[in-house]
Amino acid sequence: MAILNILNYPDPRLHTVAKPVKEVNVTIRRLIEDMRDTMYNAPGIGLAATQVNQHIQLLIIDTSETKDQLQVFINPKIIAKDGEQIYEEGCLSVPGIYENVTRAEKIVVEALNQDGEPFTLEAHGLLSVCIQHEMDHLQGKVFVDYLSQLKRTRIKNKMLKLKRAM
Ligand code: K1U
Ligand code: ZN
Repeated sequence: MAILNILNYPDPRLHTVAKPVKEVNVTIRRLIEDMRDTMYNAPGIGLAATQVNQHIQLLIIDTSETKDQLQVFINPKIIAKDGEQIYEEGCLSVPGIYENVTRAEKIVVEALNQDGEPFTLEAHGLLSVCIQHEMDHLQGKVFVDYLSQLKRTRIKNKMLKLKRAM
Protein backbone atom coordinates (compact mmCIF):
# COMPACT_ATOMS: atom_id res chain seq x y z
CA MET A 1 0.00 0.00 0.00
CA ALA A 2 1.35 3.41 -0.96
CA ILE A 3 -0.24 6.76 -0.25
CA LEU A 4 0.87 9.20 -2.93
CA ASN A 5 1.36 12.94 -2.49
CA ILE A 6 -1.57 14.95 -3.90
CA LEU A 7 -0.60 18.23 -5.61
CA ASN A 8 -2.28 21.27 -4.11
CA TYR A 9 -3.69 24.22 -6.06
CA PRO A 10 -2.10 26.53 -7.27
CA ASP A 11 0.73 24.08 -8.10
CA PRO A 12 1.52 24.74 -11.82
CA ARG A 13 1.89 20.98 -12.43
CA LEU A 14 -1.92 20.71 -12.08
CA HIS A 15 -2.12 22.52 -15.45
CA THR A 16 -0.19 19.83 -17.36
CA VAL A 17 -2.07 18.14 -20.23
CA ALA A 18 -1.92 14.34 -19.76
CA LYS A 19 -0.67 12.01 -22.51
CA PRO A 20 -2.59 8.89 -23.64
CA VAL A 21 -1.62 5.56 -22.06
CA LYS A 22 0.09 3.42 -24.75
CA GLU A 23 -0.07 0.07 -22.95
CA VAL A 24 -1.95 -1.09 -19.85
CA ASN A 25 0.96 -2.90 -18.22
CA VAL A 26 2.10 -3.80 -14.70
CA THR A 27 3.40 -0.23 -14.08
CA ILE A 28 -0.03 1.22 -14.84
CA ARG A 29 -1.76 -1.43 -12.67
CA ARG A 30 0.59 -0.61 -9.76
CA LEU A 31 -0.19 3.11 -10.18
CA ILE A 32 -3.94 2.30 -10.16
CA GLU A 33 -3.50 0.43 -6.84
CA ASP A 34 -1.55 3.33 -5.31
CA MET A 35 -4.11 5.86 -6.59
CA ARG A 36 -6.94 3.73 -5.14
CA ASP A 37 -5.25 3.65 -1.70
CA THR A 38 -4.59 7.40 -1.93
CA MET A 39 -8.21 8.20 -2.90
CA TYR A 40 -9.78 6.03 -0.15
CA ASN A 41 -7.31 7.39 2.41
CA ALA A 42 -7.99 11.08 1.55
CA PRO A 43 -11.00 10.36 1.49
CA GLY A 44 -12.33 11.19 -1.94
CA ILE A 45 -14.71 9.84 -4.58
CA GLY A 46 -12.35 10.41 -7.52
CA LEU A 47 -8.71 10.95 -8.39
CA ALA A 48 -6.92 11.81 -11.63
CA ALA A 49 -3.32 10.76 -12.31
CA THR A 50 -2.47 14.47 -12.78
CA GLN A 51 -3.19 15.06 -9.08
CA VAL A 52 -0.43 12.61 -8.10
CA ASN A 53 1.97 14.18 -10.63
CA GLN A 54 1.57 11.40 -13.23
CA HIS A 55 0.66 13.05 -16.50
CA ILE A 56 -1.12 10.18 -18.24
CA GLN A 57 -4.80 9.76 -19.13
CA LEU A 58 -5.89 7.70 -16.14
CA LEU A 59 -8.58 8.42 -13.56
CA ILE A 60 -10.38 6.42 -10.90
CA ILE A 61 -13.80 6.92 -9.28
CA ASP A 62 -15.83 5.29 -6.52
CA THR A 63 -19.09 7.07 -5.68
CA SER A 64 -20.52 4.08 -3.77
CA GLU A 65 -21.41 4.31 -0.06
CA THR A 66 -19.57 1.06 0.60
CA LYS A 67 -16.33 2.16 -1.11
CA ASP A 68 -15.98 -1.16 -2.90
CA GLN A 69 -16.97 -0.20 -6.45
CA LEU A 70 -13.81 1.21 -7.99
CA GLN A 71 -14.16 2.32 -11.60
CA VAL A 72 -11.02 2.80 -13.71
CA PHE A 73 -10.98 4.95 -16.86
CA ILE A 74 -7.92 4.91 -19.12
CA ASN A 75 -7.80 7.23 -22.17
CA PRO A 76 -11.43 8.35 -21.54
CA LYS A 77 -13.39 10.15 -24.26
CA ILE A 78 -16.82 11.76 -23.89
CA ILE A 79 -18.76 10.83 -27.02
CA ALA A 80 -22.12 12.38 -26.07
CA LYS A 81 -23.43 14.98 -23.61
CA ASP A 82 -26.94 16.09 -22.72
CA GLY A 83 -28.69 18.44 -20.29
CA GLU A 84 -27.29 20.53 -17.46
CA GLN A 85 -26.82 20.14 -13.72
CA ILE A 86 -25.32 22.27 -10.97
CA TYR A 87 -23.35 20.48 -8.26
CA GLU A 88 -21.36 21.83 -5.32
CA GLU A 89 -17.96 20.33 -6.13
CA GLY A 90 -14.93 19.69 -3.97
CA CYS A 91 -11.40 18.69 -4.95
CA LEU A 92 -8.63 16.91 -3.08
CA SER A 93 -6.19 19.39 -4.67
CA VAL A 94 -8.17 22.36 -3.27
CA PRO A 95 -8.95 21.18 0.28
CA GLY A 96 -11.78 22.89 2.15
CA ILE A 97 -13.22 24.67 -0.91
CA TYR A 98 -16.69 23.77 -2.25
CA GLU A 99 -18.28 25.71 -5.11
CA ASN A 100 -21.16 25.26 -7.56
CA VAL A 101 -20.16 24.19 -11.07
CA THR A 102 -22.52 23.69 -14.04
CA ARG A 103 -21.87 20.58 -16.13
CA ALA A 104 -23.69 18.19 -18.46
CA GLU A 105 -26.30 15.99 -16.72
CA LYS A 106 -25.79 12.96 -18.92
CA ILE A 107 -22.58 11.86 -20.59
CA VAL A 108 -21.57 8.81 -22.57
CA VAL A 109 -17.92 7.94 -22.09
CA GLU A 110 -15.63 5.47 -23.83
CA ALA A 111 -12.48 4.26 -22.07
CA LEU A 112 -10.27 1.26 -21.30
CA ASN A 113 -10.51 -0.59 -17.98
CA GLN A 114 -7.62 -1.85 -15.82
CA ASP A 115 -7.28 -4.90 -18.09
CA GLY A 116 -6.96 -2.69 -21.17
CA GLU A 117 -10.45 -3.69 -22.39
CA PRO A 118 -12.65 -1.02 -24.02
CA PHE A 119 -16.04 -0.16 -22.47
CA THR A 120 -18.79 2.42 -22.94
CA LEU A 121 -20.67 3.90 -19.98
CA GLU A 122 -23.69 6.22 -19.72
CA ALA A 123 -23.45 8.32 -16.56
CA HIS A 124 -25.88 10.68 -14.80
CA GLY A 125 -25.88 12.75 -11.62
CA LEU A 126 -22.84 12.57 -9.32
CA LEU A 127 -21.03 9.93 -11.40
CA SER A 128 -21.36 12.16 -14.48
CA VAL A 129 -20.11 15.22 -12.50
CA CYS A 130 -17.19 13.25 -11.11
CA ILE A 131 -16.09 11.87 -14.51
CA GLN A 132 -16.21 15.38 -16.03
CA HIS A 133 -14.29 16.84 -13.05
CA GLU A 134 -11.56 14.16 -13.30
CA MET A 135 -11.36 14.46 -17.10
CA ASP A 136 -10.80 18.20 -16.64
CA HIS A 137 -7.79 17.36 -14.42
CA LEU A 138 -6.34 15.34 -17.33
CA GLN A 139 -6.66 18.47 -19.49
CA GLY A 140 -4.86 20.54 -16.85
CA LYS A 141 -8.07 22.18 -15.66
CA VAL A 142 -9.08 22.55 -11.98
CA PHE A 143 -12.74 23.19 -11.00
CA VAL A 144 -11.85 26.67 -9.66
CA ASP A 145 -11.04 27.63 -13.28
CA TYR A 146 -14.86 27.81 -13.78
CA LEU A 147 -15.18 30.48 -11.07
CA SER A 148 -14.81 34.26 -11.34
CA GLN A 149 -11.34 35.83 -11.30
CA LEU A 150 -12.13 37.33 -7.87
CA LYS A 151 -13.11 33.97 -6.33
CA ARG A 152 -10.09 32.27 -7.91
CA THR A 153 -7.69 34.87 -6.50
CA ARG A 154 -9.25 34.52 -3.03
CA ILE A 155 -8.93 30.70 -3.17
CA LYS A 156 -5.34 30.94 -4.46
CA ASN A 157 -4.37 33.29 -1.59
CA LYS A 158 -6.09 31.04 0.97
CA MET A 159 -4.22 27.98 -0.34
CA LEU A 160 -0.85 29.81 -0.33
CA LYS A 161 -1.51 31.01 3.25
CA LEU A 162 -2.31 27.42 4.31
CA LYS A 163 0.93 26.20 2.68
CA ARG A 164 2.99 28.83 4.51
CA ALA A 165 1.38 27.84 7.83
CA MET A 166 2.34 24.17 7.36
O1 K1U B 1 -10.75 15.21 -8.08
C1 K1U B 1 -10.77 15.18 -6.87
O2 K1U B 1 -10.02 15.89 -6.23
C2 K1U B 1 -11.70 14.27 -6.13
C3 K1U B 1 -13.02 14.95 -5.76
C4 K1U B 1 -14.07 14.45 -6.75
C5 K1U B 1 -15.33 15.26 -6.84
C6 K1U B 1 -16.14 15.48 -5.74
C7 K1U B 1 -17.32 16.21 -5.88
C8 K1U B 1 -17.67 16.70 -7.10
C9 K1U B 1 -16.85 16.49 -8.18
C10 K1U B 1 -15.69 15.77 -8.05
C11 K1U B 1 -13.36 14.56 -4.33
O3 K1U B 1 -13.48 13.44 -4.03
S1 K1U B 1 -13.57 15.84 -3.19
C12 K1U B 1 -14.08 14.98 -1.70
C13 K1U B 1 -15.50 14.55 -1.71
O4 K1U B 1 -16.29 15.06 -2.50
C14 K1U B 1 -15.98 13.50 -0.78
C15 K1U B 1 -15.16 12.95 0.15
C16 K1U B 1 -15.66 11.96 1.02
C17 K1U B 1 -16.94 11.54 0.92
C18 K1U B 1 -17.78 12.08 -0.02
C19 K1U B 1 -17.30 13.07 -0.88
ZN1 ZN C 1 -10.30 17.48 -8.34
